[in-house]
Amino acid sequence: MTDAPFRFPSDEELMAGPNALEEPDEVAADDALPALARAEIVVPDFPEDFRAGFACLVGRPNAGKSTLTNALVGSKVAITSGRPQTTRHNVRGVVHREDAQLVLVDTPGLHRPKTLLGKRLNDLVRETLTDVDVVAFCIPANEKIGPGDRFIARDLEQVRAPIVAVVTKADTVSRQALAAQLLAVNELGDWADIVPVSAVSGEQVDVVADVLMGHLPPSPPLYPTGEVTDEPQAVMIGELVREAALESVRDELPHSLAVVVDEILDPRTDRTGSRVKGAGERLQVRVSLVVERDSQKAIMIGKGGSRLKEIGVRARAGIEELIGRKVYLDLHVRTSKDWQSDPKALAKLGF
Ligand SMILES: Nc1nc2c(ncn2[C@@H]2O[C@H](COP(=O)(O)OP(=O)(O)OP(=O)(O)O)[C@@H](O)[C@H]2O)c(=O)[nH]1
Ligand SMILES: [Mg+2]
Repeated sequence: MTDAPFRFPSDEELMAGPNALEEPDEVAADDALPALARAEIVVPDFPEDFRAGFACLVGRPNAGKSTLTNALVGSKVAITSGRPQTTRHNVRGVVHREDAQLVLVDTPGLHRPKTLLGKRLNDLVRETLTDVDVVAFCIPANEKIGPGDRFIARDLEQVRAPIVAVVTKADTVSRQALAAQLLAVNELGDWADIVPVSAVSGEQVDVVADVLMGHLPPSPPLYPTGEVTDEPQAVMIGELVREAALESVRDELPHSLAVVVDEILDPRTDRTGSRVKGAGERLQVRVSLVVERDSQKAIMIGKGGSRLKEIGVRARAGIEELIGRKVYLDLHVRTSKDWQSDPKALAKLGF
């Protein structure tokens, strides 16, 4: 190498020699390209009157928001459980139609917060509400309208977007009880529409989609065709572990449980990470279950590790279904004292 200062070549120099910047004629250039490089980038056509936009699902914890989100999308994008506060971040799911695209934002249940985590979750929902085209307020058919619903209804008065009241879990009550609930919901506020639905039987799921899509503005599609969520795979994996843990523990533990994906190692592509002997080509996933106290840690692990094993088996099945290959899942339980109320711990856990 010489230290001669860089000199930009003259036009003559550029046009001479093997790197000449001559305008090649089109046919020749095309022939010179390998077949793959010539593949066209296809911008999908969409009708002129296409609609697209965002719908936010809100409601009390356990109202059935995530189950409805999954039913609308047609595949599992959000975890669900019979315990309140299952959802802890906004989950986006996309419903694709020929004439419209509905981006659902499933949110944590709105509730009276007892911890800093609870407050953060409520704040997240309120922020989301200011930014969507339509809101689906979910109210279960099988529970009397209570102070929680009234509180949310009052909150929603401030929202500019139209609000659709969705009466969920319609399969759990008689026609008569459903009719009574629809009337009660009508009294609760000023709704653009009121729709009963069952995410479990599938009844009226299409109607909910139609009604929400009717409130979307004209817009080109926002997501590529076929993409059902933008959740990163690592987040989905952590959520599936948390769902399995929520299924396994039947006491007050769920609130105190957080999940952290510590490592995902693919032995097919990663030659540097510490590979587990005997795991073969399986994707290696290491996840920590974080609880607030040592006593909870013992509950989570169970007698002789039985509960942790049960959680692992269940979670692994879900993860393998998600990614379509075999997984080696390594679960750890650790304690982070009172993490739900500790700003530093919350930050570490991503809240
Ligand atoms: N029978 C019946 N059960 C339902 C229906 N939708 C939801 N559930 C059940 O209700 C419980 C709560 O459902 P989720 O979808 O997790 O509720 P959520 O509103 O997302 O709850 P959070 O995330 O905690 O706010 C679960 O046990 C579901 O199986 C339904 O249409 N019919
Ligand atoms: Mg949920």
